[in-house]
Amino acid sequence: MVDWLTPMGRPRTLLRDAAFPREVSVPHYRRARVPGGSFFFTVVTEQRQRVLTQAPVRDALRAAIQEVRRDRPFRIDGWVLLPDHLHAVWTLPVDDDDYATRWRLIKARVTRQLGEGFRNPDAMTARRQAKGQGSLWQHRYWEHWLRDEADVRHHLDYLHFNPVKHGLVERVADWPWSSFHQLVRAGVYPGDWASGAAGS
Ligand code: NI
Repeated sequence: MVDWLTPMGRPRTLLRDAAFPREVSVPHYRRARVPGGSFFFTVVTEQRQRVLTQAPVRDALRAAIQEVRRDRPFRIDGWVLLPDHLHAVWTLPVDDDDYATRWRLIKARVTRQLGEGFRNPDAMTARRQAKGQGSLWQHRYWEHWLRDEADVRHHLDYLHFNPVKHGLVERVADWPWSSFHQLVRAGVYPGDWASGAAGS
């Protein structure tokens, strides 16, 4: 099972991250109600190109996240990569709700690293060219503030079930590009979570 998210840090490693206050950094995603807090994101490829799970894109995405986190830390609570979109749950440091800059930098770095070889002429408008945007990402994305631990958990469940919801696999555990596997190892989910007809 390929686990491309591992280099980003397991949840329990991140719990010791000094950038986050103690109240946020406890197991099971109990969190303080602080500015910043936790957010659910959906980011989609331009024209729904089915490229995100390809190895070069995964590598570029992983590198971009690591670089951006160095200056602008955030905790990744959950992540799923699908061919044409991704869902993520992040927790930001106290007094920081600037996920917009983080996403802008991540998307730009991925575009830059992939370079010309990944430019889709059909999606490459003059406006995108002028702005140096490339043709990989849709400009807009969707974000949703998660008000409490139950809301975080609900969205993590939604996120991890997503490959089944989109008909890509029959069991959650069969989709490799997801934080599900780490969370099973951390004891957050049973390995057979939401598998079989009863789970859907
Ligand atoms: Ni989805």
